[in-house]
Amino acid sequence: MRAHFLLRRGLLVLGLFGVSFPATAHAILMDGYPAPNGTVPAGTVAIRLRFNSRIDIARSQLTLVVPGRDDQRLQIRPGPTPDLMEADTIMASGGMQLHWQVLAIDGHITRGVIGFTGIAR
Ligand SMILES: [Cu+2]
Repeated sequence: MRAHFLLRRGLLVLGLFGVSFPATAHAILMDGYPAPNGTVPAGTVAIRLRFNSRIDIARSQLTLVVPGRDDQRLQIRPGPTPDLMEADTIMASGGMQLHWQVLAIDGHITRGVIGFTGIAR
């Protein structure tokens, strides 16, 4: 009975490691500009997204999604450190989204959406 309990507990611990270890290796968005639910002045905006790990810029994507317009795939470039993704684009006013997709050095792809608002200046 006790051995059974210990075995189950051991498997549970293994299970937790199995779930948490790969998750820490994936690229997770830490912060950036535009910030989620933030605002940017309409016009040319320097986008910068920071992740928790090195990212492979050549195999990552950033797309600007504006309601009523075609999706715009942005030209991305590495930032000063390997955990940064940068791009410049011209923002309209109104609500829009950045869709990011990133390949981390562990070979896993993560993606997410940042919703924000362009404010006319
Ligand atoms: Cu991973």
